[in-house]
Amino acid sequence: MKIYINGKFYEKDEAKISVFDHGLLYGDGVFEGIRAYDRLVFRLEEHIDRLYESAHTIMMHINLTKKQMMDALVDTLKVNRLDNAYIRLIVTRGEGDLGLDPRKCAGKTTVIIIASTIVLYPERFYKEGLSIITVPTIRNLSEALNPQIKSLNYLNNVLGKIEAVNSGYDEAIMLNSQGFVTECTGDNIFIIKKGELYTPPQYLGILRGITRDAVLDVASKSRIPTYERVMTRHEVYNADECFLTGTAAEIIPVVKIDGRVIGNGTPGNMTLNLIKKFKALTKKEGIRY
Ligand code: PXG
Repeated sequence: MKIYINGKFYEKDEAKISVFDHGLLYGDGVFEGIRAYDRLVFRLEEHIDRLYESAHTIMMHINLTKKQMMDALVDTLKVNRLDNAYIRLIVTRGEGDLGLDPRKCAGKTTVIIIASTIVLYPERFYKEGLSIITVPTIRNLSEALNPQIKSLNYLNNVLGKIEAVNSGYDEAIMLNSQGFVTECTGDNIFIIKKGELYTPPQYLGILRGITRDAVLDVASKSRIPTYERVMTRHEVYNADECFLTGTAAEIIPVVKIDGRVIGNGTPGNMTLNLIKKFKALTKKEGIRY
């Protein structure tokens, strides 16, 4: 495996950055998880736009243009001879001193690209559906640390994941401070009720997932009415179908939440149909290499 760091490729064991990097010291940086399918990087421009928007908000200037960043990512895929891949793109504030002050890292962002493969859940979960819970840790307040910033500071999500795993589950719903459903620790959530598709709106404090956008596109093209709507656990428990979306997980059906069976307890037909249509989209959309 060859890993890109600031314009050079390193073997896995040699791929190292400074212990003074503010990405490590403070989670001061941003990242993206991206997938390539048969030499097509799915919605690459959207991922790059989101990365640069996250960087803009935290006032971190990335020394590469978007085009240079996309070229570096494609080079990493080619060097590793990967036709299908999960790519982790990381940009940190770079090396500074032990103080918070980002001026100490001026102009030295660290860019890391790791191209690998990832299987998040066993195949049977996609066939049988996932059982999830709601965890006590609430999603970051947007006013404190906006979930739209895909930052290296992911402890909020890690805490949610720990609570899920401690209770014997792989993924969990996180509520906001008002008790509304936001998203899962690393995935967006959708429900289907009476043939209509619902997902929580961005303003509730979620990451606007690229897979979420793709599913909304696919659903509206299939003439499924789609709504971004505030929901409580009650609406979710009483959905006909439920599924999660994310670059790593793709689309995964959910059949049980907090012990409540969703629909008939098996992945729903509309969910399975959306999975099929999403797969077709991944063969069409993106940057070819
Ligand atoms: N919400 C959150 C909080 C995420 O971190 C998504 C939604 C889905 O977004 P995309 O754009 O990928 O459709 C994410 C992204 C993991 C893992 O190990 C998951 C993400 C990032 C890094 C690791 O589950 N999810």
